[in-house]
Amino acid sequence: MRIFLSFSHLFLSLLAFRGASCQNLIQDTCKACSEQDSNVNLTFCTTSLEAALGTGSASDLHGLGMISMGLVRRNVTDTRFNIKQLLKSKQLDPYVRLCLKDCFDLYSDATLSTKEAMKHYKFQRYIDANFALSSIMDASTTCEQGFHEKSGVVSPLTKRNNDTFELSAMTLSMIYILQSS
Ligand SMILES: *[C@@H]1O[C@H](CO)[C@@H](O)[C@H](O)[C@H]1NC(C)=O
Ligand SMILES: *[C@@H]1O[C@H](CO)[C@@H](O)[C@H](O)[C@H]1NC(C)=O
Ligand SMILES: CC(=O)N[C@H]1CO[C@H](CO)[C@@H](O)[C@@H]1O
Repeated sequence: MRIFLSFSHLFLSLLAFRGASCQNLIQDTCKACSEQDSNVNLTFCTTSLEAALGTGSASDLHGLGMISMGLVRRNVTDTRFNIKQLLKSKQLDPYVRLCLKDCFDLYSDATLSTKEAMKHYKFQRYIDANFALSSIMDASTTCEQGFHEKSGVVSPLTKRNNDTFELSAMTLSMIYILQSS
């Protein structure tokens, strides 16, 4: 019931703020998402979307979701590239190298999934977009877990995995709200 109320609140706000500044849309959306899903960090959500709007604009929730999706894609692509660079080091601990190889495969698949997710999202095929995004989210947690399975090993990808997880969670939450409207 509380969730339902906050959605209603969001839609009222979105109507009220239509044509007004994007800041309001971001604040209201991130607030609704963080209430809908405890994985969504309100500060992270608003900070990343506000930063992203430097390169785009959104007039409604669907548009904002597309920007969020773009952030997921950028993070995933960048992380895959970073793993590739890390793997070039000759001094890697053998276990860390194994983990990084797994992560490289996971992020390679995730790169394809971001393309899928964007395509489905664009055509409002939210169930398919949700499926693709969930697999990206799983990739980030599976990658991170690998490093934690052996004691004394430090993951070089914790922040990146966290960012990918967070961005996926907030995008999934936006899709959930769009689906329920
Ligand atoms: C939420 O994100 C902000 C900035 O990214 C961070 O400083 C804060 O610790 C996070 N909060 C939680 C509960 O994870
Ligand atoms: C990753 O997320 C976890 C849980 O939200 C948090 O405890 C941790 O501080 C985060 N690490 C980084 C490097 O952001
Ligand atoms: C590596 C990378 O691109 N990280 C970015 C992931 O997304 C967050 C939020 O937009 C950025 O703060 C990171 O720089």
